[in-house]
Amino acid sequence: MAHRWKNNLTWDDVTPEAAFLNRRQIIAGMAAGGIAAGLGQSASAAEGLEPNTWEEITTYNNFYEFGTGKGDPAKYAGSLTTDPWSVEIDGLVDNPGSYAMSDIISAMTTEERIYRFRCVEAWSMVIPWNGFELADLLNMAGVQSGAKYVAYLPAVRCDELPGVASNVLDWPYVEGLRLDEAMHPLTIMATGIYGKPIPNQNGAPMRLVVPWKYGFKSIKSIVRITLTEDEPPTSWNKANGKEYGFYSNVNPTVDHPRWSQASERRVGGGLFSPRIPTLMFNGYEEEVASLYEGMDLSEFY
Ligand SMILES: Nc1nc2c(c(=O)[nH]1)N[C@H]1C(S)=C(S)[C@@H](COP(=O)(O)O)O[C@H]1N2
Ligand SMILES: [Mo]
Repeated sequence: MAHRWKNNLTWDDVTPEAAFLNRRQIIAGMAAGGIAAGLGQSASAAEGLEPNTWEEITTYNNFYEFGTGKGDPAKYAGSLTTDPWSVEIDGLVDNPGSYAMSDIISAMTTEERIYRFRCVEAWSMVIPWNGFELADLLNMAGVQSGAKYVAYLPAVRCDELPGVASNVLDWPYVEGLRLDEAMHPLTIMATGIYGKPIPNQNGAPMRLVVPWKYGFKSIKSIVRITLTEDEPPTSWNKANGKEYGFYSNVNPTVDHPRWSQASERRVGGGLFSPRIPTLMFNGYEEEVASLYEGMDLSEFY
């Protein structure tokens, strides 16, 4: 049996070196088992993971800073200036400051990861991302021992983001992860799709991808990352706490108050395509279930 990556690390184990080993193991695991990503065609086909087309991935989007329609981001996101770009990393880190996108890119190891993507609205896609592990960026900033959470913010430039004129959300959009979730090797910062630079509507120049959580945790066009001791507030939770919790793990057994989360419709399958069952943690149960051991997931939804 080929070696497969197992999540048997705790936060204490996640030193930069361990993160590097993890990455090597997970790539081997993906190639061998085709679990999370098919680096080989046969592996992804075995999982039924046929990637969506470029057209589907870049024209059916949620990016409320550009409007709430699925076609709005493709129509309006061209106005966002993404070069030059920098990210402010602050809070409980050894090296706070502004990190230029170009310096980040040259310091990071970029890989392709084909991930399932599942929106809380019950549509899904399979997307071949290019990106680097968020852990590598956080390690570059030097996470201090008191840090327990990571909060991240997208760009809010009112002249470039017409959607922020609406009060559908409290701007800026803010999201967060527990530190062990943020350091998990599946959590990546995506900078490309299908090997091409990531289009603005998908979150240029870099956006988070947390494949076992609903899409709204995967925040786009990030300008700031803050390491905190306390759980940060999150936009969807503030907007509607009964419907959107901090954890937001894909969980077919916990319904959204207004609809079931047990099945999903793959975008591109056609209007009459059958709904497919949603997998626990979006199919990444083996890798991430241990992060939530002992937690009642109907309470921490
Ligand atoms: N900045 C920002 N990031 C965001 C959003 C948003 O409105 N603004 N929407 C989220 C939601 S609800 C989803 S489903 C995904 C959609 O990502 P995609 O368009 O690349 O599929 O982006 C997430 N990231
Ligand atoms: Mo979403």
